Amino acid sequence: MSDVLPAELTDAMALDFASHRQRFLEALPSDGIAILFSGRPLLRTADEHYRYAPNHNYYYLTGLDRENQVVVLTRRGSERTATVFIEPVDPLAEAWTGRMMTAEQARALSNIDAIEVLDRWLPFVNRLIESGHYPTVYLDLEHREWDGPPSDAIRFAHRLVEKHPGTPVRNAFPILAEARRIKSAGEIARVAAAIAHTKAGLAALLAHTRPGVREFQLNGHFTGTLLGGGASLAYPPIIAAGGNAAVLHYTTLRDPVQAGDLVLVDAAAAFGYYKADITRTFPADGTFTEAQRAIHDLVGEASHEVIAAMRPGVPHRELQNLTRQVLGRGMKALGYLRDESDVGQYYFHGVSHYLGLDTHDVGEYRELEPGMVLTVEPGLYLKEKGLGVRIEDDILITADGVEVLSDGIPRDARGMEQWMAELRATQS
Ligand SMILES: [Mn+2]
Repeated sequence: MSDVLPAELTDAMALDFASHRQRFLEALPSDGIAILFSGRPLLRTADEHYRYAPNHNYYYLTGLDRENQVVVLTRRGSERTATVFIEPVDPLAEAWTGRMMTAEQARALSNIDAIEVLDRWLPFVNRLIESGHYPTVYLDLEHREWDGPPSDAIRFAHRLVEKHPGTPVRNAFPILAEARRIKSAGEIARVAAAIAHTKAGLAALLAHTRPGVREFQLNGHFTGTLLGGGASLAYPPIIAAGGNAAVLHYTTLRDPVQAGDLVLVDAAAAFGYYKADITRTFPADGTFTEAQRAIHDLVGEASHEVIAAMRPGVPHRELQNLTRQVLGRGMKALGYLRDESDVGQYYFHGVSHYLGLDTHDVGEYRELEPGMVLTVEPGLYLKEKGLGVRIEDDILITADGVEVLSDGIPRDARGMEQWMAELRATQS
């Protein structure tokens, strides 16, 4: 992987949204209408909203990333249509929040000809349903929290069953999730760009790692490098010194790094809405102690074994079994365990998940297939010793094996020490 940092999407990162729509509509179990919403930012406090993020399934189907849009897709026999509804350009709104998307821009980005004004979408859908040609309505009804605010799709589903009680409403989410499991070359290029930005952020962080620095200062170097390069954060960074690394989702980032600590950094960039997911663990003062190195080597061995086992046809669950075997055997050999099956004391999360538009990307876990992008992230957490080690890489499944997309980021103990020494030399 090259170290060139793209600030803009390149041609290699172009996505074929028409083929995404095609793939989705082909997979619908019956003729019908699919309606997806781009979403709106949630209220954060007072009159302030969270930063808007497009509904990822909407983005996957349209390439559009503005709030308050609707796409209506239809399938009837071999006939397919797509219509996007967007807010009309309002000069007053533009004075507050910037340029709005024009119909021409929406057309160019989505490759959809039919761009309409937002307030026409409900009458449009109404007419389609009343035509009787589209027996089923598909909505993205994914909803993870009992108490969370209902999405636009869920609110619309309620209105729809009131207005058209006989029309079956089905969930489009599993079909979208299935389509998103296999990545195109453009999607893989975006993940690779996110990894390149992550490497740059890690380099800045490592250059400033020394005893006494605080976790939030390291975050400043990491996040500043991402933002300064035109990327964004994939998820809230975990930057955990010493025993904080034993908390899997530690995001407090307040403590000073002490001499002798290991620092675990699980932090990554997003680029063009696609994410990296990378973890590295390294010593505060640049050199692993023998005990730390033994643990780090064992996690590295698990990573190596799992990656070596990955190829098309391998059931995903085997990766977790293999991780437990390698870590259990190793922890017994190091004297931490009497019985290797007790490895759950030190390793208690999954070793691998899909990666894409979402950090924990959607899709059912079955056998590995070419075009999947997955993480491999074994770890060991020794709370009583005040240390945690995780090594996380991003892997593309190819026709006959894998490509380690994050191979350009040093990962073993010696590699981390050398990289730190180089980076810190430039800082003194
Ligand atoms: Mn991960």
